[in-house]
Amino acid sequence: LLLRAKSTKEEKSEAEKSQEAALEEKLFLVDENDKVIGHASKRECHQVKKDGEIPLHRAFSVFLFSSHGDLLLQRRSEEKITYPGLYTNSCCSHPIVDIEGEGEECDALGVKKAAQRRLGFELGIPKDKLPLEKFNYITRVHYKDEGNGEWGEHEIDYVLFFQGDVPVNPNPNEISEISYVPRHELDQHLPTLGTLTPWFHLILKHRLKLWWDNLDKIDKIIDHEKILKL
Ligand code: DMA
Ligand code: MN
Repeated sequence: LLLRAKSTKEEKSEAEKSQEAALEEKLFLVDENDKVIGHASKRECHQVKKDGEIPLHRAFSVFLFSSHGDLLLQRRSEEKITYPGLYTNSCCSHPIVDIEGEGEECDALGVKKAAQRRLGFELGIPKDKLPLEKFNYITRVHYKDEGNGEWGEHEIDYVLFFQGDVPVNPNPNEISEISYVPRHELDQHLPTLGTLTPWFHLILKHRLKLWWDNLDKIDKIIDHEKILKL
């Protein structure tokens, strides 16, 4: 489903403005054990320093499955500052320091709240269709990617699964295409897409199939102890 083939100049500057405004939001800085050690702006958290360092921060990646077990993939809009135009999992973002409750660590409640908020913003899914107790916190992944050398990622990424049929209405400032992929079509479908984001590529390469095959036995794949370094 293609949402916007080509944006007009006016729309683009509005989309760019919204992406730039978000760079001032404060994110959680963490150590390698996911202990919060401070706060920093989204800009600081994604700018690659001269020595290649990027501040490690807290993030989440949602994998949204239909009741039949098909996975929703999205293509990032051309206006995204990091990784524009790349194909990726259903929704990713960060818990924000100044949003009430998003720092809550018990049951990963803070990241679940942030995921509910971003699934609303990016995919237009109503909040009442996304009850927090239906999010499954699978595990945490630590990865770093220097992106285009200017903007990159270095995150402890909470992987959240959500299964259910939800209405979607994607926000073209965030997403340019979406598709639902059945498990058995994944291998044929992926090469027909363009480049994947580094985090989706890593999760796909190391874990996604195993996790997807255990959608009905989710307890088998949950690991809240170890942080998987990819
Ligand atoms: C950031 O995603 C989080 C991960 C796991 C890469 P994003 O760039 O889509 O965040 P946002 O939508 O907030 O810009
Ligand atoms: Mn990030």
